[in-house]
Amino acid sequence: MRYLLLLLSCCLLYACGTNQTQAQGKNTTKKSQPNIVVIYLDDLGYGDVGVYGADNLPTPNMDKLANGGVMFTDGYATSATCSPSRYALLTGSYPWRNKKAKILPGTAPLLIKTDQMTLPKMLKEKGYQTSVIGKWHLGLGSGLVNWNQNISPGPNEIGFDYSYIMAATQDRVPTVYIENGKVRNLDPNDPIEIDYKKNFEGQPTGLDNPELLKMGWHHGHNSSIVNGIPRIGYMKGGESARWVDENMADTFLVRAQNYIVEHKDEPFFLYYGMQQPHVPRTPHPRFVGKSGMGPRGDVIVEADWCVGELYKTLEKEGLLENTLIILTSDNGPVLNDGYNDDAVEKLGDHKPSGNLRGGKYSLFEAGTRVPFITYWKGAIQPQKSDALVCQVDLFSSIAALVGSKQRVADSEDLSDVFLGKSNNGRKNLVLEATTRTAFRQGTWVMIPPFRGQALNKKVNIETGNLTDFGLFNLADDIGQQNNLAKEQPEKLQEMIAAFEAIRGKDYKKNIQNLKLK
Ligand code: NG6
Ligand code: CA
Repeated sequence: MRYLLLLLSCCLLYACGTNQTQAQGKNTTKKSQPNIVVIYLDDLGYGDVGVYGADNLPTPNMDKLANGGVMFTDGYATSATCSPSRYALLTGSYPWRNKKAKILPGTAPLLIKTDQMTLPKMLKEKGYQTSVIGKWHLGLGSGLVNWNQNISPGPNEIGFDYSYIMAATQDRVPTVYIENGKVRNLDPNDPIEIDYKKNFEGQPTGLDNPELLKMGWHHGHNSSIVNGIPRIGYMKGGESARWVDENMADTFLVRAQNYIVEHKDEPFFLYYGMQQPHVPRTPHPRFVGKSGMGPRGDVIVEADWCVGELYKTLEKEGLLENTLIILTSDNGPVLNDGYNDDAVEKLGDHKPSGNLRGGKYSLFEAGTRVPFITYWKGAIQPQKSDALVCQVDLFSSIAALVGSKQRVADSEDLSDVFLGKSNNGRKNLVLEATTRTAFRQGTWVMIPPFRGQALNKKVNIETGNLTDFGLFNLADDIGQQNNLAKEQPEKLQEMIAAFEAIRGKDYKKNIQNLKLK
């Protein structure tokens, strides 16, 4: 009888074991090839996430990732604006090496060369399925794009097997989704025309037709009107293809979820480019009023919900233990970025930049230091890390992780740091804001004295343009209040020399007319 019981329990154990493996799919057998999910928010500030100090803004799902993974306190985007940061994330190269890597209009040609090595290309070499869903903003085509034909080259030509994107930003035309090079729901009898310089005859604009607007513009953003929202650039036609702004979060989320379900049996890379909290901030009605901070807070709550839903999909498909999730933002925060949307008026005590100085477009810390979280259930021990890491490092780190030999010079293999096994981050980093560059080494930051206004009055953010060199020690001055350049001339010279060794000297073109040694 005892033997019979033993035999029975053995059978049961065996059956459970096989069931489990089956339920988890083939994917779990490839531990060396985890799925990679990059959740990339747009303009989410260092202080915009609960665990990073946003006490009044509920972000339980991002907090859950941070509390269950590595929460980096010293993590950076390369740049204080979108296109350059995205360029660096996907290529592993500093964007200032490419003169064209600036904020791009919706008509810009593809910024990444089709023969350039990219993160998705490298992963494809290792057998991954690759996808981009969400914001692109890296240019499309090679000249004047005809939006009514196959749009190429684009994401599919630089390594993505599947793409479902908005071309540029939510505030720029064309306001349509593009799936694998084709505008979705386009009626060939109503072709799309786009122009960034002049309007099409008879088309209303934000400037001339304020009566048609449901959201007012503050600066820029007064060209074509789509869904009552004035945009940057002029657009005609493509009525049936135009997106509904309030549905954008759901649209990208559902695509991303479907993609995961469809590819659960093979290693996949999902680059999920969320549009929040970039302008225009258009929460779905479900989220309106949820933050008490107006649309900017509401879309952060919405974005957080999306993160939670995506997580649930990975969980339901049994993929959490075989998926590295990386959540971060392309640049720092801005309140008034060109629309009258109460971001300033309803802010209350919330600090989008946390204790950092500056914000989007700024060379000060809040321009580039962003929330940065890695999460891999069972593989990463929960912890806070103060290692210096940057999105440019994801290329070589992920390559190392999946066993690829591809490396790009600017991109350091910090795979152990991203997995929480080491605290040995970068030694230094070149920071960029609207084509100006500064330098971080150890706990020090050196900012050359660039020409231009100290305050960007439109967005009310300090630019980081100083009248003389800036030298700050973040170890005891995270808010960059004490310029030590005069007090510590040797440290300053050491920083300038180390900076020039990487950056070269052409940054000097735009600096104040100082007598440099
Ligand atoms: C600026 C826009 C701003 C935003 C930014 C790009 C104006 C006045 N301002 O030129 O609203 O669209 O470009 O943001 O047009 S980013 O996050 O994509 O870099
Ligand atoms: Ca951005």
